[in-house]
Amino acid sequence: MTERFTITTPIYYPNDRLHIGHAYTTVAADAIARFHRLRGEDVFFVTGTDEHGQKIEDRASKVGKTPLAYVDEIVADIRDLWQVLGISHDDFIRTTESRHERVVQEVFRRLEAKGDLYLSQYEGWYCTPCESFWVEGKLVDGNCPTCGGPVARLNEESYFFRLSRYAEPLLAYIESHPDFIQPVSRRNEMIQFIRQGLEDLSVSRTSFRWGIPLPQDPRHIAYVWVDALTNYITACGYLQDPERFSRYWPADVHLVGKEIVRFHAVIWPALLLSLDLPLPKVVYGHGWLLLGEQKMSKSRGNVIDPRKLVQRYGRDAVRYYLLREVPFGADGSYTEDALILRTNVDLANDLGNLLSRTTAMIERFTGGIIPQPGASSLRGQAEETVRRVEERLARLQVSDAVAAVFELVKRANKFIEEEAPWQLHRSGDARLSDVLYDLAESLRITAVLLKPFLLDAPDAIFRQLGLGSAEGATFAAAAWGGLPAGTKVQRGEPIFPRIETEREAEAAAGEAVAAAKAPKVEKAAPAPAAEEPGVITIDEFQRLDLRVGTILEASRVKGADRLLQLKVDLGEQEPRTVVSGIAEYYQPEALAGTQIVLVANLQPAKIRGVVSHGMILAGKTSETLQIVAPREGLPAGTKIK
Ligand code: ME8
Repeated sequence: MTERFTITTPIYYPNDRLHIGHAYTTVAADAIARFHRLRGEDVFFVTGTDEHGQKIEDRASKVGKTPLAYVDEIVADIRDLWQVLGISHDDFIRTTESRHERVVQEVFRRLEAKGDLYLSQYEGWYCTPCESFWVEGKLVDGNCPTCGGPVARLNEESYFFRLSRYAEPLLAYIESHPDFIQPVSRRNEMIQFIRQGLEDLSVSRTSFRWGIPLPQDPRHIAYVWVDALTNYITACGYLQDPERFSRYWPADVHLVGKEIVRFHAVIWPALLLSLDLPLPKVVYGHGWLLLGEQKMSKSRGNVIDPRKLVQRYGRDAVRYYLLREVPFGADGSYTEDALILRTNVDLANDLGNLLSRTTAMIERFTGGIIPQPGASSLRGQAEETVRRVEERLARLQVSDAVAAVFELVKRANKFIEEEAPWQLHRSGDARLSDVLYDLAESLRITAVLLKPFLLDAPDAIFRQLGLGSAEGATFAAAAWGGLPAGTKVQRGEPIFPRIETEREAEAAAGEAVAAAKAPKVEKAAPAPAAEEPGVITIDEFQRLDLRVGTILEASRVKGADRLLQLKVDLGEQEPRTVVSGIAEYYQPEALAGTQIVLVANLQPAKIRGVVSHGMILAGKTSETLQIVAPREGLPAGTKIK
C-alpha cells in the first residue's frame, strides 16, 4: 500500500494581509509535502484561514463591512499569494464553510456527551489579538504574556472544557512519544507547563456573535481556538467521509510557529482524547522571523510583503532564502541584504555557474554530447547527499536538507578546478569524459533533490542538460547513473542572474553617474585626495570594480594578430564580450573554463569593430604574459577587494 502523509499549516487569521512570517511556515510545509510526493507517497497538505472571532468582527465593523465580506477579500488575496509562491496544498479550508460548522457543532455535542463540557462563570483576562484567556497570575506587568499587549477583564457565563482531566494522560502520552512535540526545547517547555497543572478551559463566549453557535446553547459562540483547531479533522473528512478520514487522519505533522505550540500540544490533543480520536504524530514549532530584534507581526505592523520580494527576485530566490537562511526551529532575522547575498552566492554563483560552466565545457570539448560515464569521483558524495536530504527532511530539518544539496554543488565546482578539464582536453587525456559526465550527472541529481524546494530551477537544469522537463522525475531518479550518455546539452540563459545591489549598480554606471551628478555637487567639498603624489586613497581604489570571471569562449579577432575576443561569464544575466591583447600567448581553444580577473566597470570601448566591456588583468615580462586568476578558483562574479 502506498504510504500516506498528512501535513498542515496553521490556518491564518484573515484580519490583514499575510507577511513573510506566514510564507515561512507555508513554504516549509510545501517543501516537506513535495518531498513526500516525490517519494511516491499519497500526500494530503492542507492550509486555510481562521475566520471567526472578535478581532475579525471588530476589524470588519471598522471598515463598514460584514465580517464575511471582509474576510472574503483577504482570503482571495491569501489564495493568490500561495499561488505566487507555488504552494501545492491539496485543500484550503475556511472555518466559515458549512462542512466545518457542522463538525464544530458535533464536536461540542460529543464533548458534552463525554461529560467534558459544563456551564460556569468565567473570570479572567482576555487578549483579543491572541484570542487567549489568562488568569491573573500569568500576566506579565498586567499585559498578555504572549504579545505584551493590553488584556481586558472578562466576567461572563461560559462553557468550560474539562482540560484539567487530561493533564495526566497528556503527560503520559508526551513522555511515551518522544517525537510528538518538536524540537526538543519546545517539548520540555510543554512538559513543564502541563506539570504545573491544567485549568479547565473557557470554550464559549457571549460577548460577540461572529462565530459558530453551540448546538446546546446558541447564545454561546464557540471559542475561536476550538473552532480553529478542529479544522484539521474537518479537512481530513471527519464525520463526512469515513474512508478519507481513516486515510488521512492522524496528521503526520502539524507545522506551526512556536507561539502556538501550547494550543497544538496541549489543548488540541486533550480535545482529541475526549473525542476518542488518535493524536497527530508530530507538532513542530518553528522559530520566528524577526525584523531587527522584534517578531514580525501584523499587530506590530513591522511586516515584509512576500509578493514584492517575489516580483523583485523571483519565487525560487524567495523560497530558497526562507528555507535555507535560518536553521529550522530557531529564530532568525530577516534582511533583504541577506536574501540578495544568498541568491548571488548560492544560486547565481555556485549553482548557476556550475551549470553554465559544465554545459559550456561539454559544448566545447565533446561537441555538446554527454559522454559515456567512466570511473567516477563524485558518485560517492552524490549518493551521500541523497541519503542526507532524505534523512534530514524526514526529521524536518529543512534548512539542513537544503544545505546538503549545496554541499554537492560546491564539491562539483571545486572538482572543476581540481581537474581543470580544459587541460585534460588540451593534453588529450581520456579522463575528460569521466569528469564531464560526473559534473553533468551531479547537476541532474542536484536538480532532482532541489524539487521540493525550488520550482523553476530543476526544470531549467534538466532542459539545459538536454533532458526536457524535470516534472516527471521522482526521488528514485536521484540514483547515480540516470543520465544517458549521448544526450545533447542545450545551453541557455543563466538560471539565476546575479542581483545587483543599488550600490553596485551605481558603481557600474561609473563615469556616467559621476558626470551627471557633477554640476549638482560643484559647491561640495572635494573628496579628500591622497597626500602623496602617486598614492591613491581607499575610496579611489574602491571605484574599481574588479571581478572574477570565467571564459566561456575565445576566438580570434579578424585582421588583428594580437587580439582575442572573449565571452566571459561574470555571473550576470548575459556573458560579457571582452577584447583582449593576449592572442600571442594563448590559443583560443584552450581558454574555455579559464578564470580571469576583469575590470568590470571600465567604460566600454570599440576595438576593431567589437565593443569590449571590461579589461582582463595580466602580468607581462619581456618573455611572457600570464593571465591573473584566483589561486583555487572562485565563483564567477566574485568581487576582488
Ligand atoms: O495564530 N515568523 O494565525 P496567525 C515565523 N489563526 N512565523 C510566523 C511569523 C513570524 N514572524 N508570523 C506569523 C493564528 N507566522 C491562528 C492559528 S491554527 C489552528 C490557528 C506564522 O495568522 C507561524 O506559523 O496569527 C504562526 O504560528 C502563524 O503564522 C500565526 O498566524
